[in-house]
Amino acid sequence: MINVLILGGDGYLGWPTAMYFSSRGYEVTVVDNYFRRNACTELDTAMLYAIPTLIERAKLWYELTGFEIKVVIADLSESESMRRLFDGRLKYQWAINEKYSGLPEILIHYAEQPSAPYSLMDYKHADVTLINNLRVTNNLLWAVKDYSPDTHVIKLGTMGEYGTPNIDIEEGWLDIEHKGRKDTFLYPRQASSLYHTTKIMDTDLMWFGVRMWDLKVTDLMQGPVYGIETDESQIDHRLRTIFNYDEVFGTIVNRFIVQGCVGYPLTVYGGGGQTRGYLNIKDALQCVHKSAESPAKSGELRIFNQIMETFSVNELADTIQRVGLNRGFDVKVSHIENPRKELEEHYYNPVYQGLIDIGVEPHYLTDDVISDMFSIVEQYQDNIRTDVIFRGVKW
Ligand code: USQ
Repeated sequence: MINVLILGGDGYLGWPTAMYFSSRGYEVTVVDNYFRRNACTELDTAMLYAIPTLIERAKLWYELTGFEIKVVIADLSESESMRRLFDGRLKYQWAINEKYSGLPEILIHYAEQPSAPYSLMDYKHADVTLINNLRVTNNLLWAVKDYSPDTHVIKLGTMGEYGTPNIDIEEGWLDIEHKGRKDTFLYPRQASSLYHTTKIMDTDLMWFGVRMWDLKVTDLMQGPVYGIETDESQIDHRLRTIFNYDEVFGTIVNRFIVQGCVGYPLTVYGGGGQTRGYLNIKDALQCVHKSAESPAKSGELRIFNQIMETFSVNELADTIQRVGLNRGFDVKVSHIENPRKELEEHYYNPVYQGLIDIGVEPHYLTDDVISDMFSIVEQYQDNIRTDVIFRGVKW
C-alpha cells in the first residue's frame, strides 16, 4: 500500500482528502491540532452543522467502509511533533493497526491558517498566522530533508500569491529576457493579505529545499473552493466536511448559498468586478490525487494553477441569485463597502492547463451544482446565524 501522510487532516480539504485516498487503497495517516475548530470557537464563527472529532470520524469511516485512517493529534509547529512522524516515535490517537506506517511516499501539506481576514484582524492574529504557517513549513522541510528526501511533498499554495497583475498569470514560472539574456524565475508574487503572504514564503522555502537538497515538490496554486458533498461523504452525512459561512472562514460561493437560503442579501464587496479562479471541492481532491499519481521529480518544484474557471463576484452573485429565485428563495444582492484593499476592476487571465494535462476532469459551477448546494444547506436552515455573516474585518 502507498503510504500518505496528510497534515491538516481535520480541515475543509483535509478530511475529504483523507477519505478520497483511503477509498482508493492508500494507507492514510492524518495529523491535526484542531486549529480550525478552536479558532471557530475563539472567534464565535459558525459552522453549518456540528462535525464529529477527527477520531470519531475515523472510527465511523472504518465502521462504514472497512478502511483505516490513522489519526495523530499534534501541533506541527512544534518541531519534535513533526519529526516524530518520520522517525517512528509518533503515537497514534486512533488506529486499528498501531504499528508505525513507515516513511510516507506522499505528504500532503494543508496544515496552515487558511483565512485572509483572520490574518488581518489585528496584530495577534497576524502573528499567529505567520508563526504557525512558516514554522510548520520549515519543520516539514527539515524533517523531509533529514529523514525522507524521496517523499513527494504536495503543498497547498494559493492563486492569491500572484495577486491581480496586469499581464497573463503563468503556471508558477516566468521566462524573462533582460539586456539580451534569458532566464526562468518564479512568477512575480504580490499578495493582498498576510495569509497569502505566508503562502508566498512557503513557496520560497520549498524552492530552497528543491534547489539545495533535491526535494520533490508540487505546489498547488488553488483558487477559492466551493461545495459540501464529495463521493465519500455521500455514504453518511456525518462524514461531511467542516462548512463555514462566516466572514472569516467561509469562502464566497459557500457564503452566498447560505445567505440566499435565509434571505440575507448577498454581500458583494464594493463594485464586484473582483475576478478569481474557482473550483469544486471534488476537483480539489482530484487535483491532489492526480498530482500524487504523477509525482514531481527529484530537484523539481512543479507548480500548477488549481482552478477550473473564472468568475467576477458580480457573476457569482447573479448566477446564485437566479438559481435561488427559481428554487423559491428570497435572494437579494447588495453592494457593501469593500472591507478589503483589493482591485475591484482588473485584468485577469491565468493559465490553468497543467492539471488537465495530468488527467483532472473538471466539474463546473452549473445551475444544478448550485441547486444541489441549496438543497443541502436548506436542511440546516435553522442552524444558520445571520449575526456572523458580516462583521467587517477591514484592512
Ligand atoms: N468577496 C465578496 N463578498 C464576500 C466574500 C468575498 O465580495 O462575502 C470577494 C472578496 O473580496 C474576494 C473574492 O470574493 O475578492 C474571494 O474572496 P474569498 O473570501 O472567497 O476568498 P479569499 O479570501 O481570497 O481566500 C480564499 C481561501 C484561501 C485561498 C484563496 C484563493 O480562504 O484559503 O487561498 O481563496 S485566492 O482567492 O485565489 O487567493
